[in-house]
Amino acid sequence: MNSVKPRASVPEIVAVTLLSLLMLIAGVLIAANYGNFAMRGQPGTAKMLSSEAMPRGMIMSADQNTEQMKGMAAVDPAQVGYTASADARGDRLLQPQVVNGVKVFHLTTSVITWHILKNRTVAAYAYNNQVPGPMIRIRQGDHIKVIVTNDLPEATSVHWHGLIVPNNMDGPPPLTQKAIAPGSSFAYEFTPMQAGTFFYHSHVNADRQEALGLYGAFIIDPIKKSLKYDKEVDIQLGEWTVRGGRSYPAMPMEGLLPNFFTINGKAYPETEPIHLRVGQRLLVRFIGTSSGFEHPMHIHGGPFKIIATDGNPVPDSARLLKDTVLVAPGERYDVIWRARSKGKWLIHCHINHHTTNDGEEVNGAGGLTEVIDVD
Ligand SMILES: [Cu+2]
Repeated sequence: MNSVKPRASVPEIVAVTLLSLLMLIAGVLIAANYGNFAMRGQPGTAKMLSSEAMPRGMIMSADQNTEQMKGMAAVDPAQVGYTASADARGDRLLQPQVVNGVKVFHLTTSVITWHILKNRTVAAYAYNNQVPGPMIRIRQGDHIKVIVTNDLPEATSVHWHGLIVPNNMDGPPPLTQKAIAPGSSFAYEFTPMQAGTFFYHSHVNADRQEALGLYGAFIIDPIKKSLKYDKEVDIQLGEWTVRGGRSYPAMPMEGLLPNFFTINGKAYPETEPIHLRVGQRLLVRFIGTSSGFEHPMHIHGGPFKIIATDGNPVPDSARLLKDTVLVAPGERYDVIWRARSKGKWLIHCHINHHTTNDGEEVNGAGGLTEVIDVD
């Protein structure tokens, strides 16, 4: 029988043990000092990094920190404070109070549950519990004040897109104002002398906040109205990224590409049909409220005339006749379309995936589709 006898001596065993311990300590120290621990120690970090909070398929680099991750994370369902009814609509006209000749408007930001379809909700960032936010409509030269109260879990601000305003009313913090902290308010006050189609939107983490719904139409009626039309609509474009029941801000990047698309906060077939009679003229105000995607907007039933771009009238001689206009983020196009004959005519985006709901057509279309019903 062979007896098993250790070949190492006691001092040798002690030396190897000490060396192993030293290497272990060195490993921990090197990792602690030179490794990427940028995601440490911030509130909500554990939740932020849970599998549902970050989108699947997103490519993350080793040096991304918590703030960057937060910007792209799903809306935390615990932050939702209001659920809009399935038939609630956004873009409702906001009534001002008139105080000493000043039109005073109130906007409040918060996290809500919003129906983009009857059977599909999103967690949205909203002004006055609606997506898009309410329409602010004034007359050229009106002196206005907009009091913005922030009930979001993060800071925000409002930018008046395209409007000529004093610099300290323009909205991009920290350059022109302090961001509006959660629970506080800021009053914007100015006198727009322009007229036309404009919009307002968040200017803090706009890639997150505007994508999640913080935008609304701002229409200024001219003092002298020369344009003739029978009906008008505005079309505010938006995208949603909904995965596993969570809502992420839609962005043109891996894992955050949208799967739902909305006109005025609703996907077809929930978009609002437009009713016209033959011969009537429709003014369509296309508004590029999208934060990251362009949409070639097309109208069936014959060309339309572009009469204003970005709130500026197009001179008669330059009024292009087109049937498709590419609406990029930030852009506005006012077009006049004439109802030439009876029937159901579509307004839709011509990136065909944008006319589906999660890849599916419902009742002939989806997403960025709206029906003009002419009789
Ligand atoms: Cu599109």
